[in-house]
Amino acid sequence: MLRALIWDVDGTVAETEADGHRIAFNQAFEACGLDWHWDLPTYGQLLEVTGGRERLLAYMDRRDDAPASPAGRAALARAVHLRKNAFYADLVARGGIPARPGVRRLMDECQRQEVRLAIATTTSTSNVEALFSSLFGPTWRDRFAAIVCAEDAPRKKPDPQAYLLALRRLGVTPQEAFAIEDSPNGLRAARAAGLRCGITCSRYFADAGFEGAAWLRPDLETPRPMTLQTLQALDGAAESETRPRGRP
Ligand code: XBP
Ligand code: MG
Repeated sequence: MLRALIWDVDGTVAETEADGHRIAFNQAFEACGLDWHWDLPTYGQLLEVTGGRERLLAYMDRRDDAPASPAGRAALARAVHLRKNAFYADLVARGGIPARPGVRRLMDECQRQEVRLAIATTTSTSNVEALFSSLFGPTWRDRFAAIVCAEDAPRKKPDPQAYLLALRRLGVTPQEAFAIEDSPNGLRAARAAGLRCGITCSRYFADAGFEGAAWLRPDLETPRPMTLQTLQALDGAAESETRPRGRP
């Protein structure tokens, strides 16, 4: 029996990467006096590394104008990341990023049917706070029985830490829950925690491999609304839906 639905945030609840985090990173580079810029394709490659600070550190490996010492790099990554999150919060507070199709409907259905909601994300708490306040209003936390962000689970996806902690806080087994993700790293994290996981393809991962996913679709409304009844009926079986071509 399905008792909980666990949501990834970036790319799954909303398309936050290209028009959210990426823009904010570029604003932070400028604010920190760095002549760095992440265009759309570059950011797509960098998304292989989950976690904004970890992404910055990985990028510094390819720059010869980055600080030479590990301590210098860590300090710069911390400073830029802090600025980035402030710019990101401003951007989403202005209503810049909507929820993806079907997210609100499926969350509402879960609440009506007493299936508990949880969040398992590698993004910072402040980013979830900013996005969810903008999408669901100031009482958004009341909707969720468990909220796991980067500070709670520092080992980033594909490590299963965030999902394992969400399951523990929910008090349910992996068989009683289901995860919704958008990325290969997210899928690996959910599967490593023993969860079934469906994929709503996001902009950057439309053509990625998703072996082991329970289903793969452009979003929660296409080709038809994903409902709790469908999720319950799956019960480990794969839904025969085809991969969307190109960008969803
Ligand atoms: C999301 C991320 C995040 C965001 C930025 O991965 O990798 O790092 O890009 O957030 P997932 P922070 O959707 O798989 O959880 O800058 O706060 O890390
Ligand atoms: Mg994601």
